[in-house]
Amino acid sequence: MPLSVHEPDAATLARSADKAAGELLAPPAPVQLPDVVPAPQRVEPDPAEDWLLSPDAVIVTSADPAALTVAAYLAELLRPATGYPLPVTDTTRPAATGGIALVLTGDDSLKDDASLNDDDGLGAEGYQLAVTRAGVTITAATATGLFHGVQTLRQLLPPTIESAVPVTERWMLPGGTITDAPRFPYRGAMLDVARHFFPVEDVLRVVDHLARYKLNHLHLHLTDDQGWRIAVDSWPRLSTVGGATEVGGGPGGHYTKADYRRIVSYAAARHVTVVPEIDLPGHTNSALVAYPELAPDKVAPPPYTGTEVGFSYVDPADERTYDFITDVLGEVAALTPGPWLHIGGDEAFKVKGEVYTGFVERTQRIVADTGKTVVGWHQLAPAAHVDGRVLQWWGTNGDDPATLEAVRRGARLILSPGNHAYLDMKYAPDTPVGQDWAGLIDVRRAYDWDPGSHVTGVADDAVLGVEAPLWTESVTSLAEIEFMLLPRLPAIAELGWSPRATHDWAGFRDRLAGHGRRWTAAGITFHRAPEVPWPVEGAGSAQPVRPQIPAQPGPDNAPVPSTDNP
Ligand code: TNX
Repeated sequence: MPLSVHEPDAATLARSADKAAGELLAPPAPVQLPDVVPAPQRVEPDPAEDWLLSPDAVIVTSADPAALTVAAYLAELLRPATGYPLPVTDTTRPAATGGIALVLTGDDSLKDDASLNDDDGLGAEGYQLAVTRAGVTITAATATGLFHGVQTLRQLLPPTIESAVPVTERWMLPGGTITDAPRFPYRGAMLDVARHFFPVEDVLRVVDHLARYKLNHLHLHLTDDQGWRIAVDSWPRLSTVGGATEVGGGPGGHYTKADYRRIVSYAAARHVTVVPEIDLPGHTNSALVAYPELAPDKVAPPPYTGTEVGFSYVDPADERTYDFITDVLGEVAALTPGPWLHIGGDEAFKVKGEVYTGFVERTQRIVADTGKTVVGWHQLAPAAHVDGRVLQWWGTNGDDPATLEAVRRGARLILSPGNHAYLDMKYAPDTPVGQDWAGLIDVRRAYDWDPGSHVTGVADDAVLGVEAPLWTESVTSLAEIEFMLLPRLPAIAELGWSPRATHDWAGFRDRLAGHGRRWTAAGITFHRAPEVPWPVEGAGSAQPVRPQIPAQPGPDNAPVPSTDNP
């Protein structure tokens, strides 16, 4: 699809951030303890206990290497804007030291899956954050819990904390206690790096956006008709030939194994698990271009740079196809420390009925042999169950008997309803990027649904979590990725994390509004959605306003998905 969108380049983004840091000197309304996104489980404000982060503050933590890593991450978050040294010390002392203490309770019994929603404890990802006049203490059973607590702490500081350069500010934190743990264990976003290829640096930045909102899975859609993006040693032409194309005829690209490892370890340091997807048996034109022996007619198709779906497939009747799948999934599994391997399975329109289910069942067994747990789009539903199987539901109508039946046979669901969670859908008819086949998705639509009751008959306990996919047929740059993710990603994050009892559009909209200044200060592009009451810039007030998307003329007079800076 031809798009005429002006993209802010890196220099523009950097200038915006500097400009923003200066403009934001006018203090916004102070952050309140309940302002956090996603909404915490329990918030007990105590205004008598507000605490000022001072230049001589220290970060103290136990000597546990994982806790020390979180402490170092926190220091790196806070140093640029504050200009404070914030030394990290490895002695756990009470926050009376005048600083921030990260306390790992190290209760191993809380680390297994069974305790994820344990009411008595903080669980594998929970934390408690206490702000008193003596300082801040974050307590958790795991380093992951501490990390989520750090993201909460970050949001309790003034928005200028996101500035890359020192800012004159009173670094005040609101007093009180937050006790928090997620509703669902799987909270993710998907980036389609196949339709358009994005360099490693862009992916790392997306990981940072996930981490801010306590999302813990990055699903990479690594292969599709338009490009194969991961190096496979045993089938080298997949990436060198199959990776050399993308939608619209651009050069494409692929990740070397070192690139992929870099993404995985950057994500791991942010407590994000990478979920690789190799889409099979359809969406495979790029593989067939590289290896015609996999094609049903053994003839190489032309490379594909359009946006249609459903025409390609690897030959399910040829043993060579299963050698290919075994080799590819084996190499990808070996590169991936996380437990999941996603095999796609969607829109294989030319592989039908028993041939399709037979193919899926065999591929599921190949995944099991790698030691990973299989994930696939919900089209996998009719195939036999295998241990742990997870279906990613992307329908637009929650009455889905085939998926319900698969759940009865033991499958769990990741919910990505196309008409609520598909972040490649336009916000509004005039959104310059995106599609609309599943409807328009404004922020309210992204927020107003319940993963625990969305698919008829499927209750909370069969729901592993939620994921927001970003398909990139029309998305061509980091700025466009951010424009589509923000502000909808925090809405999906809140559905995955927060107790249902906190669900409230008016409250969410108000809490979300404060994040615009944070994104601006960090140089992050976002859509200034009109239904969110972004604060009046410079006035330091939370007065609701209803701004429009700025339609600054680009070089070709196209609307600009700008950084929406004031
Ligand atoms: C459907 S969702 C697809 C993708 C497209 C997307 C565009 C799914 C499993 N398949 O191939 O990119 O729609 O919104």
